[in-house]
Amino acid sequence: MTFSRRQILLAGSGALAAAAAPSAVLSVLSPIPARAAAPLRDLTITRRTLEVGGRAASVFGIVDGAGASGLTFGPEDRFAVRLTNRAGEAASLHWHGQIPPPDQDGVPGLNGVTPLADAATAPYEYALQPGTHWMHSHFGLQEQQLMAAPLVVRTADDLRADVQEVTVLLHDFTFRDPQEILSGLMKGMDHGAMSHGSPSAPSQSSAPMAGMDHAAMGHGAMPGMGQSGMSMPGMDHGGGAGPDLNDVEYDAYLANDRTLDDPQVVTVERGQRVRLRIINGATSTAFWIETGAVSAEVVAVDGTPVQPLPGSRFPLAGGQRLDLLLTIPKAGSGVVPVLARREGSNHRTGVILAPKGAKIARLAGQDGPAAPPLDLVLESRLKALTPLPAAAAATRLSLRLTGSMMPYVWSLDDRSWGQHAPLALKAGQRVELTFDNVSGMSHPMHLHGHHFQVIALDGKALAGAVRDTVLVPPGRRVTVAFTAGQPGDWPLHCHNLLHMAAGMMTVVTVTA
Ligand SMILES: [Cu+2]
Repeated sequence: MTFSRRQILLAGSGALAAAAAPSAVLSVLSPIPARAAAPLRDLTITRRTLEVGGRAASVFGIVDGAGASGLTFGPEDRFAVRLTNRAGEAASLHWHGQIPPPDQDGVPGLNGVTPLADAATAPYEYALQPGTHWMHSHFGLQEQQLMAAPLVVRTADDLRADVQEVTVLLHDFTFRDPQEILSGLMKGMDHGAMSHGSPSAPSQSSAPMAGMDHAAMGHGAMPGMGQSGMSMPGMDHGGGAGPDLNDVEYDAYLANDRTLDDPQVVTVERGQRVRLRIINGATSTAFWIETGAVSAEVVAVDGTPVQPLPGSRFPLAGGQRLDLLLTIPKAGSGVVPVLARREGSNHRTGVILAPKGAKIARLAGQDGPAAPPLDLVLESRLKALTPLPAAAAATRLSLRLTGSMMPYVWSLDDRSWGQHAPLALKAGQRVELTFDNVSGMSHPMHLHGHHFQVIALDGKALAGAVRDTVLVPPGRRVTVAFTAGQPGDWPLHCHNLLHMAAGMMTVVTVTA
């Protein structure tokens, strides 16, 4: 049995520390650097009941000491947090977009991190990265059940600005057990194997395959699957041929826990400037963010400022964040729906900005034709406000994004997690890393512990956005540059939870 350093610290001289082998505890405890004491803010992982479409669901939540979702910090703050787990099971949180010491990164099995036991408490402390970030479970499939919340760090400029801030956390919601969804997708693998002639495999041709949509069938990779007699609940017939877009058909798409049947209405004033901090906390859904008739400008992506670009429709892949500035119109109703439209489907969710007393028309949760797949048009136009310092790359690496729906296996350079080849770097080493997507699906690639700059799309150079998660559509190559940071094992993975669970992860191992 092992304990993380923080758990041991918290246990102090209590039973937990006493139960562990004293020598091991001492050897773990000894290298702790002295840290300036900052007042700890409370954060609690909870179990709660959420009503979705009139039906109750048991989901997780992450709330601060006042019961609000997530944490908001000011410019002078450090991340000084006392996390208590009331999930009813072990859990582990990752601070997405932050750069903590590796042992606080929240990925069990790496950097000495172990899950936080139910009812246990652990302290965290590190310097904050400003901007719109978030926190989510990096343990099992808990993220699918809303173990996710905003982590916003406001700058001095933010505090000075006469701007109303609205934070929106998007999610793809299912009443089903996420494990069942994953095994449903995996069963497709069994089925695929059978169709290649495995004599002993039982017939599954009438078995419901929870969570699979049309995309799984459209590629001729499943010769054993007929077009008739199949029972596939949750199939989405709204899409068409083309790349695989969505693995799973969800029951609802949420914006701050609500659907468009009963959306959050944020009171604003006519003429008021609004900063939207939009977080795609969905586990396997990419959205187009739409501000309709009102033009907005993107001012930051993944919490990092970009040169402002106007528009009314912006792509937001899983794990990414988008900061938009807009002005509530003085004329007319002043009502501004901010919608998130799922790619490859006509489902949508969102929040409504509205002046007091304004009449708000009901918006349907499904509307119009299917939204197109996310692309790199905006990415090609984004420019970091503060680019990475100019430096020659000491190393150029490339990673093919590999895998398939049938069988449901996802990998990097054809290696799934467990067979992965770590990318070995020295701290301070400048690296250029090219993601080459040779698979049939888009993958939002996330690197822990670092921010990288997008420096080329399909080999065409640009001084793009600084991010921590970049979308790589099928057939595309995206090159990012970064400087290897703190020594540790930093996960590099697809932010589609199911792809990650099916193997699409490796580590960047930084040594001193
Ligand atoms: Cu993926």
